[in-house]
Amino acid sequence: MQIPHGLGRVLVIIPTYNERDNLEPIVGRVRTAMPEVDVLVVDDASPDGTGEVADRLAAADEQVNVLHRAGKDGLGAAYIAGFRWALERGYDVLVEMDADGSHQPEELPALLEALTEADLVIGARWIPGGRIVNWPRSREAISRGANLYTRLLLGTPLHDATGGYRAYRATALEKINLDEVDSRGYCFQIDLAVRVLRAGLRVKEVPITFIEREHGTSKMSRDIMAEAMWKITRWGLQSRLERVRKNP
Ligand SMILES: Nc1nc2c(ncn2[C@@H]2O[C@H](COP(=O)(O)OP(=O)(O)O)[C@@H](O)[C@H]2O)c(=O)[nH]1
Ligand SMILES: [Mg+2]
Repeated sequence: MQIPHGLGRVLVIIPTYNERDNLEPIVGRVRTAMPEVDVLVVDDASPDGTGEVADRLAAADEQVNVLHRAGKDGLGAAYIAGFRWALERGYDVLVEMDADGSHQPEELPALLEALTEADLVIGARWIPGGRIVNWPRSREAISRGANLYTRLLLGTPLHDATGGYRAYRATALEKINLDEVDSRGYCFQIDLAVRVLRAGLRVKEVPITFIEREHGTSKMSRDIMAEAMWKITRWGLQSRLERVRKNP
């Protein structure tokens, strides 16, 4: 499948921490699904040797690149480093994709098609047509709850603000100030979606099929959830306060 006309150069950014068995299949699927698209793996010095797998893939394919970072520093920090790498090199579209097979590279054309009329496209689970496969009830409840809480507190129209399969136009990321973003875990996704909305840009959700990983383990943790709860609450209260100050 070709990149939709007018979008320009596309880079898929794949953050990895201990994804040794997942990386080669996912990179291969991206390259097959959309051969024109380049790949950047952002590895945080995974102890299981994922970084070496990435180096091997990059050596064999000039469209595959690797950014090695010193140590585990969270998903948000890894993506921001990847975004900077891409913006410096003139990419027009930056895609976020997990390494673990949860996000289907074969659905990338649908995300990019939607981006022709948006600045950010989120692959959404919790809209009609969206599906999840093999997710425990507990994870579904957490994700649905986090999204409901986000809608209520932040007043966003999004159904999957935590979704991590997305495509940004470079111009959208240039418009928001990445230096200000300090969210580390999943609330990084909410943080960026809200910034794009507040900048007056267009955000679209398209349905995806999310498939839980078969290899390796999730990096979801109590700390990551706590950060998200605390930040959403703080942002919600702050924006309410600002509104009260403007219209007492
Ligand atoms: N570079 C980097 N990647 C990370 C970090 N934490 C998670 N990831 C990657 O982010 C993606 C999503 O993480 P995952 O553990 O699958 O989260 P889950 O799908 O919500 O359970 C995977 O590709 C992980 O390897 C991190 O601290 N640094
Ligand atoms: Mg996962």
